[in-house]
Amino acid sequence: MAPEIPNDIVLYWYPFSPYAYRIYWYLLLRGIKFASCIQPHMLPRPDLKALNVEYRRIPILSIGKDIYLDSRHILSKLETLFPGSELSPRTPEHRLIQKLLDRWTTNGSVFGIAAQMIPADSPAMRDPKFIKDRNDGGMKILAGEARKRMRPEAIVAMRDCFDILENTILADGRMWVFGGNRPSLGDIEALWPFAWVMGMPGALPDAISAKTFPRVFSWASRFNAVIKDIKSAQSVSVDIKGKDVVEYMESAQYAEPSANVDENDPLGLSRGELVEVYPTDYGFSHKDRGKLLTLTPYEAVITKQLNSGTEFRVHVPRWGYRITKVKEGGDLAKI
Ligand SMILES: N[C@@H](CCC(=O)N[C@@H](CS)C(=O)NCC(=O)O)C(=O)O
Repeated sequence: MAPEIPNDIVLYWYPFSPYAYRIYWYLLLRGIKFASCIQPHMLPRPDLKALNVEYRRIPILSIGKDIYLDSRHILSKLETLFPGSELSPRTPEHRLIQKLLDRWTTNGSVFGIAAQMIPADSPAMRDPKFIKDRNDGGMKILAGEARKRMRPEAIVAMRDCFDILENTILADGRMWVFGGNRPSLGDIEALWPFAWVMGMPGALPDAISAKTFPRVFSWASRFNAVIKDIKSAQSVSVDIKGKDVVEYMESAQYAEPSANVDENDPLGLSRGELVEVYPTDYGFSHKDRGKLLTLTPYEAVITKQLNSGTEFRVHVPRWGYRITKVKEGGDLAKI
């Protein structure tokens, strides 16, 4: 029997991934049902291997035979492919704030600083396998005494991040980032790394508390209460096994038509050329190789094959990703 995949959406994630919450919350707030394919928090990830996806980061979202990498790209695709979003920014100012929050919390400082707040004596930081896994991907995790030594500086930086929210967008006592009476994409973009550290035992010192940042802490509790209510009112996802997704992919449809390769793109690539796509900040040795199908200012799409030969597409954003031409025969072309 074909597996049930609501809206043809599969979210590959694990519940400790703060980046995955950006997508999980979005789907919940919009009431878009999906199938959840839970992944281990370290490599190997056999479900992704079976899909022939090299990218090592979480979350990944598939809609039919289209696979979307990167939470930023996934959010923008969900906004387009599921129109009528009540979470979207409505004014140019809100659109700018959303974009800047996205850059600030992901690429910019907040996630990196939040990660430094993971206590040296937490299970993850005492697990050599976890540290090796992340360092293999290109991180430089400090553990033990070195981690303790850098903590005061990390606290100063984290306090600065809390201060920015407390004394700018939340300073007038509003309930939500874009005002109004319900959370929006602005709240998702702003909250996720803060919610992560707030929920992490022993991560925050007294200097960062409901006493020192009352508006940030009550905003986070309000948001959590909304999510809790949605979850208790309806079932939002079904669980699915990786092997069932591969089977479903064999006969699935594409979620969107393909666009062309922009002839004026600075990279000068052509449709059908063999390329590799990969993130530039971390996990860069995990490259997905395929034929270039689409290249716009916002995304690159390549075609790949399942082991059976069935074709599917992988979409990556332009921001933070590199697209490298591959010489016929397999070696990287010098560009
Ligand atoms: N730019 C990516 C970052 C994703 C990311 O770094 N995710 C973390 C999990 S929260 C990760 O992949 N960690 C390493 C791993 O699981 O291999 C995005 O926005 O989705």
